Amino acid sequence: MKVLLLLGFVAVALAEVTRFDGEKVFRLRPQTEEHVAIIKEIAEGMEVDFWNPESPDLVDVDSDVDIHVNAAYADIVDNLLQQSELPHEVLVDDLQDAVDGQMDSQEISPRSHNYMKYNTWEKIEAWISSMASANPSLISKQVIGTTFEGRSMTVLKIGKKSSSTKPAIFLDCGIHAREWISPAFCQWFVNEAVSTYGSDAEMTTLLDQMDVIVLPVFNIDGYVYTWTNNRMWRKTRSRRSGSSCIGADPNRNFDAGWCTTGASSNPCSDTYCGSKAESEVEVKAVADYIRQNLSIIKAYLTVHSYSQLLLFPYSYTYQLAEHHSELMSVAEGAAKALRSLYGTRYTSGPGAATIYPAAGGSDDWAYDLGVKYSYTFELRDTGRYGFLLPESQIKPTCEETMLAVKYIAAHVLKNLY
Ligand code: 0X9
Ligand code: ZN
Ligand code: ZN
Repeated sequence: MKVLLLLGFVAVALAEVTRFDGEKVFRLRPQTEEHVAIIKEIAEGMEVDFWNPESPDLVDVDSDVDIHVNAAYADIVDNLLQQSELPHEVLVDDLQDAVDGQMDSQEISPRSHNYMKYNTWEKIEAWISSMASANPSLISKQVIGTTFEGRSMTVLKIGKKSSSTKPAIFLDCGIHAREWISPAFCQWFVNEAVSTYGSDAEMTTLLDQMDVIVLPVFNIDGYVYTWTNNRMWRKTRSRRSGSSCIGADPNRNFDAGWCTTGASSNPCSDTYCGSKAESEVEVKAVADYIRQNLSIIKAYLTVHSYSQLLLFPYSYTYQLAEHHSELMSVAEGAAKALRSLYGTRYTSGPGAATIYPAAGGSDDWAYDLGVKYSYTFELRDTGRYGFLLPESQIKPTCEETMLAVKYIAAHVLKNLY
């Protein structure tokens, strides 16, 4: 036992953690097709990590592009941009400083789970168990699958126990590994639900009449990897024969226009769609669970970051969804509720037109399966910190997002189908 512990410790100590000293994040504002071509050339000529959009194929005139550039290339890229008169600014001057800066909360007891901090998977896993056992009348847990690296995927079903079947909302966080504010929100949601049930009228009605099924971290292997090796990892950690590149983008791996647009068939790309739809075991597990519980699931909410958007289908096509106007008005109501707390502005709309066309996403898949209220949240911020949102913003971000989720839930409850 001792030897094992020691070996484990050595393994952790030896794991190389990628540092980002001197690396920069640029925001580019391409105005012409020429600018777009220059960005694509940069992407081909050197290693550039696309933050938003996630791949050079998705770059378009008149929409912002955030790219993360190695220290060695930073000056070259900056010069290129200046020469080609491509409007740009430096969003992050030293990425390592930003990585170090995210843990800015003044919380005590750093060893235990904390809602105002980013928690490791180890802590989240223990928290899942203790939340369920501490709230037996309100929470039940169920393992829905196993990740590529063998970790259990557990959902928490929250709601007052009832003898009749209740409608449910499925809520997942952490599809993309580096979007740390997302799992923080799912943890916040579960805690808010159990601690305001019985005192907050809206939450009480909601949990009396519906269940919320929460998957706190969808892409657990990727999340672990962002803590141990590379903070900027996005994909799963699956390996396949024939390529040394690891992982697929779980939000390009659902069976919704799979790999037809805004996704890559190159296993090394950050938006790799996988070898086939549902090739990723985590995606298969969630899809199977939703298919098996389709008769009760009335809404599907998935939480990402960043850019402050509330998106709904479709993203695999520009065609409007059958329920477009209702989805739009609910999104606008939710965004208004969110904004009422701290003034944070969200943009609502269908994915393809609002950010970019991208097939294989969970929202489109759930919608086409018959889950009418299907939404993707892109939480704070708009790029100042991007994926490295400081811990001091966890509380306000989660508080305001709660208002939007409760708004959607109330609408679903009033409009059961
Ligand atoms: O590209 C994505 O998967 C999401 N943005 S993120 O920056 N978090 O990666 C947006 C998903 C919108 N929905 C679909 N593309 N289906
Ligand atoms: Zn410059
Ligand atoms: Zn995402």
